[in-house]
Amino acid sequence: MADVQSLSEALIKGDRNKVIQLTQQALVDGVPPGTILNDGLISGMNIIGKRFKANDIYVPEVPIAARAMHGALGVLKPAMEKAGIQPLATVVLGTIKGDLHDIGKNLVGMMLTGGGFKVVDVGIDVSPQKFVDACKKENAAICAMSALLTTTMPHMTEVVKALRAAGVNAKTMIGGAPVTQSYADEIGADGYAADAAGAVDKARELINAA
Ligand code: B1M
Repeated sequence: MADVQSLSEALIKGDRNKVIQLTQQALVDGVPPGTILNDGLISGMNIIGKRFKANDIYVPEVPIAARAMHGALGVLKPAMEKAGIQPLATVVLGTIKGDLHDIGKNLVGMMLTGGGFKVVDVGIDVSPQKFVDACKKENAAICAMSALLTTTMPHMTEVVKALRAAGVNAKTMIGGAPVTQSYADEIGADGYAADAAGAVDKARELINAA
């Protein structure tokens, strides 16, 4: 009999095979897909997020846990669809125009997925128009932008303005090494997070699911 606590522990260890096997076993045992997702997988990723934030674990360990989570989601997806379980909300995520850095952005995407969001990753060097188009197409609740260069940060302002001008109601969230809360306030972004785990907390706050 698979229990969700062991699933969580295997996820934290990044043991992909065990995570997949325990997810399959939990389904066979009749554990509801929502319980497997929330109490097994998302709670495990939350712990990864907390440890990452506290510098107890480092950059390589997050993708390892995320890979295990993706494996389990592949198994769980049909059961979740059957049970009518929806993601918390859709986040369009990209690195801002002129900026090619994507390591931090990818970590943010992994943690958001692990936190129950549907993430539409629009890549790097993303123009304001591309953010607007993706948010419209995906009916995104949040438009999330990453910048690693002081020279590319100003393009975040353009996205905030372009979304408003296009009448898109998605909340805006920004982050990246040179970005600060005061910069978010200055450009009228709805949220800022300093790291990937903080991005999940902020995204939940923005959709009032904290
Ligand atoms: Co670049 N680079 N780089 N670089 N690079 C920096 C950022 C730099 C600080 C290095 C330095 O000079 N000390 C400097 C920027 C200076 C500045 O503007 N203040 C710099 C520069 C100048 C450049 C070039 C201009 C160099 C050149 O060609 N002359 C050039 C620019 C290219 C371009 O983008 N147009 C360039 C190129 C590159 C590489 C391609 C070689 C490579 C990127 C590879 C890739 O990403 N695929 C690279 C790298 C690796 C770095 C450093 C070394 C590492 C960045 C990184 O991945 N950190 C970086 C120096 C440094 O940071 N020590 C540097 C690890 C990552 C996990 O952290 O991205 O901060 P980070 O993400 C964190 C948080 O910031 C936050 O969460 C993440 C996880 O906790 N976060 C968010 C990020 N996005 C978020 C979004 C959110 C919320 C939180 O909400 C939406």
